Amino acid sequence: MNIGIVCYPTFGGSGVVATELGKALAQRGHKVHFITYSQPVRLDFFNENVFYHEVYVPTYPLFQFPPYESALASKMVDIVQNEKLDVLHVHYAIPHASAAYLAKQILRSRGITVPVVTTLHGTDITLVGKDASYEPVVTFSINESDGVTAVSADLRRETYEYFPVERKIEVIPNFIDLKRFKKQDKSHFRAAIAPEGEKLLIHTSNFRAVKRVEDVLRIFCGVRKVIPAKLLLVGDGPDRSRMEKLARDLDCQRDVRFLGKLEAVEEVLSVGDLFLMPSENESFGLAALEAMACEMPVVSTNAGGIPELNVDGVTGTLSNIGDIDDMVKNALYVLDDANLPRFKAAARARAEEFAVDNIVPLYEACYERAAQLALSVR
Ligand code: GMT
Repeated sequence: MNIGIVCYPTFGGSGVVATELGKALAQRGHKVHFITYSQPVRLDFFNENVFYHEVYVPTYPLFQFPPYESALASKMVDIVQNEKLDVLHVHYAIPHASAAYLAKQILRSRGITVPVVTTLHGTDITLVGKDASYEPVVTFSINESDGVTAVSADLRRETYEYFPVERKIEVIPNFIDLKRFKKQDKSHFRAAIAPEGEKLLIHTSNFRAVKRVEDVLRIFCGVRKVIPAKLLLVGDGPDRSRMEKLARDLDCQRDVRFLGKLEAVEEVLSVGDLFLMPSENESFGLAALEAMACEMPVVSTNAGGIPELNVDGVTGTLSNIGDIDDMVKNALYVLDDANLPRFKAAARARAEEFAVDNIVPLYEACYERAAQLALSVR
């Protein structure tokens, strides 16, 4: 197929999933056209089946807010028409699904039918979409899509609960490239970070409030009071400076390293013993899946779709949001040498269920169904 993928090109989970999906589809012989405002961060290789089209948004003194959605819809029309796309797959409802609807109507006026598949990733529903400023557009563009997928059953439930959505929503979970995300021998790195054999805890995120990085630090301090431990924090975002100050206030800064944004996150995950995800909300928890693939058990909250990935007592543990004491207790239990090996093995085995080759065919089938639906209502 000739597939158009529209996503946010930044470090966010939806952009990562969209880019990895495009790569996998290209490897399976499809032609994949990325339509974004800058090169997706993980699109850093050459493949004869991958094409990148930049959305340029011209500015004008009159525009206090440059009309990105119009520029995006116009670019979609251009690429669908000239590259003869069979399907447009948009990731994140706002503004990608609504721009796709506009593009589809323009193309229809030119006698061209293109099916639109929308994938809901999380905050487009749970935070942004529920806002009254956006709700009518989100609801409309979901209902007008030819195929709708959500990354967990919980996100699908939330969508039906908060939006008058009539479309059938299919659950297609996040997936993982197990050749890239696997435990690598990085013993020299581990020896440098934890020279006394300390246990190594890791958190990766975009440091937004929903991730509750403050809880990460408090859990770590609780653990470190009982056993020698170090904490690595990967990523960057609005809460980073406040967290650096909190680490100093909690007097644990010597055992905490802020590593910033890293491309090769799997190298860091390879040296960890335990991954912390105390999120307020998480539609799936791709960061936890990446950690599990590198044999890290996960101490997390039971928010959103996390329990669909992290199996309580098997691949890690689940606690209520904000229950620091419970997460400290759980972390110490998982890190106990009598338990850690079985948790590590179970984490990797669970991650293998989400292998790219198990999940990508579900998207291919979804494209076929959406194409049939679009043709039947033409
Ligand atoms: O919050 C983020 O990490 C970014 C956000 C996004 O939309 O880019 O991630 C969401 O999508 C990921 C990929 O489907 C999911 O794995 C994350 O759980 C989800 N984040 C939230 O729901 C907060």
